[in-house]
Amino acid sequence: MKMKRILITGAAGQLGTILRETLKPHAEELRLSDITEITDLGPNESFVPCDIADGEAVKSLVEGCDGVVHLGGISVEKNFDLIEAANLRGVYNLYEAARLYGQPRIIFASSNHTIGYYRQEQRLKHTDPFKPDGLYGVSKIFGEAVASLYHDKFGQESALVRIGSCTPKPENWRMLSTWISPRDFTSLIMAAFTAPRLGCTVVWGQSANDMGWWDNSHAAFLGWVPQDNSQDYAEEIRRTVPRPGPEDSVAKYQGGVFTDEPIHQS
Ligand code: NAI
Ligand code: 15L
Repeated sequence: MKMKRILITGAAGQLGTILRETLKPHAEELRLSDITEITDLGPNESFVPCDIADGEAVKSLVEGCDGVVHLGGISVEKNFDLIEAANLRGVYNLYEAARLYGQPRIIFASSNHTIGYYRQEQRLKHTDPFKPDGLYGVSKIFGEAVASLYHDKFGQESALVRIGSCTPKPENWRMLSTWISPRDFTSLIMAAFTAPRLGCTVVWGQSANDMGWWDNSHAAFLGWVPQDNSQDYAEEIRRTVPRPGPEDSVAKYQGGVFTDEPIHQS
């Protein structure tokens, strides 16, 4: 199914740049938005500059879209003021705009940092309690909570994708567990947009990794079957990337080095 207009917030970022290419065949138009200008627009792309913290601007952004991929915001640990504006206010603004303009399905880029303080030996279900590893992780939990509220109150459908690490290929030992390929992330987005029912569903954003930590069986009804497996790169990682010590945070906690971050004051 080809969608009419998909909005990608945060389209100038790392994932936005990947998804512009991979989502292109799936929509008549990609409406790209970011605080950073995008100038290399393709024929089916338009750019609308918008600070997601500006509620009125977000309304115009969402109007006329039949699906939203919400990537925009702070993507690493930062001070609370920055996170509050982009990730807390931003996600509220998006859900308010969606409520007013036809409730397009929303793919919310949540994160593994909602559960980053779990040890790597643990295997998680989506119902396990949160264990954020920083204020960034807390902001993603807030986003998931807003999505849940708007589902129960207004019927807004969302996929809450707790993305592991989305890169062209796994880059380190931890990513042998957390990796999601761009191809699998794209097919997940399209499964969430096209499934007969989406509801408000948490999905672990991971490829079919032999060394994965997270159980997606509850989301099988979406019909999403990831095709890639980090195992295909395991030998290369073993050869080229030094193995971290067992007490290094990157080998201990699911959130890796994010657990080493302070509470930033500025
Ligand atoms: P990124 O930092 O490269 O891109 C985020 C984009 O959001 C940037 O282009 C930035 O200009 C934009 N942005 C920041 N503040 C904004 C604001 N107030 N209004 C509008 N746009 C704003 O991050 P990346 O890696 O592309 O990640 C995209 C999303 O996916 C983020 O929400 C991130 O938290 C989430 N995520 C990404 C993972 C990954 O593996 N790359 C893993 C887990 C979650
Ligand atoms: C995230 O949430 C970040 O946005 C991304 O930059 C990566 O650090 C990723 O998690 C990860 O945990 O690898």
